[in-house]
Amino acid sequence: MPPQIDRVRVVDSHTEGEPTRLVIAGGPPLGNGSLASRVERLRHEFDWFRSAVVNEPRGSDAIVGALLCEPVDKSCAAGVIFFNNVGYLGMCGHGTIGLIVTLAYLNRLKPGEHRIETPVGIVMTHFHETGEVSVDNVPSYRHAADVAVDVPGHGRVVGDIAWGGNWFFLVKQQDDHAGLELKFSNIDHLTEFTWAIRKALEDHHITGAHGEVIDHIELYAPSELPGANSKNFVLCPGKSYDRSPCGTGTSAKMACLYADGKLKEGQIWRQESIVGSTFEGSISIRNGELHPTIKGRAYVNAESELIFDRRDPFCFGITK
Ligand code: PYC
Repeated sequence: MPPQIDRVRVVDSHTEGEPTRLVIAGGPPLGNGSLASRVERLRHEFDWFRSAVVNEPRGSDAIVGALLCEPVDKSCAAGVIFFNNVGYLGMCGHGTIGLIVTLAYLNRLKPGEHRIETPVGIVMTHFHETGEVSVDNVPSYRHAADVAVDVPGHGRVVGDIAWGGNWFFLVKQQDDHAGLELKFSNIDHLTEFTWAIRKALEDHHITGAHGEVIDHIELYAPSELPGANSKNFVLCPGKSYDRSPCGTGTSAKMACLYADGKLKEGQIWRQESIVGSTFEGSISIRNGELHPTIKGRAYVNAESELIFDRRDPFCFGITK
């Protein structure tokens, strides 16, 4: 039986169009262990809480939840666990930008550098005087290049597998994305195409470096936006698409560009999303690892209290 949690305080924001719901009070007791152990506790003992916060009728498939946690490493400003409509995320670039802007809105931090603890490591952030946030993401890399998969209804699709804090399959542009232009009016078709790729990868046991499910699929094409290098469409694990250019996806993309000799250290990469928003990215190589930085903006757009009424048949969210 779920412990009695009746009210949960949240602050909502969006980062370049992609929503984040930060839980600031009322979350379940997860202890003081590492963030990696706390996310496992959340997954196994309190998954209903994840669903109640982000799923309908309180949320939507697009919302990424973020549970504010006490960090183990006291040099960190905060700890955070990210989750969505179907599970948990290792890291989340847009969510980290939303977290920083929300903590500033709550007067919990000022412009400057702030370390944030996540289940996949500590990320450094910079909250600029301009209101923009830069996130130094976890080390990223391309795991495999030119991997071919047969996708029912679409034929052979070729892409790279890369880690950017989550696992991505980045479809090679020459496949023309099944003739689909990367534009907003094609969202439904792009979603079906990328979902078919995701299923095909699973069916063919094509995984991340240690057997992980590749749960993000990324398409990209040239951008028509002045100054932007590329436009993308990113399918998230629960079949919603990223409204932002996807921080971890842009990190994975830059790791592939670097591996192909197409991006140098310090060079700016401007990534447009499917809704026309942008992130500015760059990479640096330290101790033989590729460290991506992503810069973008977030805006707080709601502050509220979620009410968990046990008489409500959908108190814990509508799940598929
Ligand atoms: O910005 O890293 C990101 C992200 C992952 C899933 C949705 N957004």
